[in-house]
Amino acid sequence: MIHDRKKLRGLYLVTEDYRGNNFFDIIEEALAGGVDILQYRDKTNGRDVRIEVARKIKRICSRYDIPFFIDDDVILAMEIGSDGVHIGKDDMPLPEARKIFQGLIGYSTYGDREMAVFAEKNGADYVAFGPFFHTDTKKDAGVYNIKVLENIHSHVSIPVFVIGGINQSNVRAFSGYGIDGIAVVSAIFSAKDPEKAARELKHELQTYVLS
Ligand code: TZP
Ligand code: MG
Repeated sequence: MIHDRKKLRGLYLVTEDYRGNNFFDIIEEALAGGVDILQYRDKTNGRDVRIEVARKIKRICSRYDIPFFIDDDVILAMEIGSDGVHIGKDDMPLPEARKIFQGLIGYSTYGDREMAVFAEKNGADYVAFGPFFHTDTKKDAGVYNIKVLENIHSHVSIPVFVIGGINQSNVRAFSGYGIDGIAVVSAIFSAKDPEKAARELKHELQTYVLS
């Protein structure tokens, strides 16, 4: 298992709901294209399907030696022994999750810096801000002001990710804030060539945002 916060940097791929077809091929191609962290996020399938899918993704991630997170479900994360779990305001409260889960914990902070400070105090290993752009992937999400990222690392020292509507044409908007990575769904899952999409996004990220 990966318990190393230093691995929490770079291009973070969050999955679509599992829908058969080429789901695992897309993951495999994206990892080949340079994805650094992966999260299995699935809001529609039942537990039986999710546990099987999670086990399969976990094997793929360990071949690439990248951290594997489960979205929302701390108990599932414990059952399959994922490297991490990602939770937000509608999931198990962070202090409770921190008590029972030994792995890495990511926490959604929307557009709220105080939530990030709370997350760090309560044992989160990274925070994810956003969306800062419109997204069709999460229908109930707001759009926040990117200014919240100004001097963010004078408030929290854990890694800071951003998520929501990020693609190759807008990733440079995050340059200069000192963030640690970007998380995407559709920029890779809806791409004609997921490997190429991952490679190009990562190049933009490394060239203009992380440095
Ligand atoms: N949390 C905030 S926005 C979002 C999640 C899971 C969806 C991101 O998807 P996309 O397709 O990269 O906008
Ligand atoms: Mg959640």
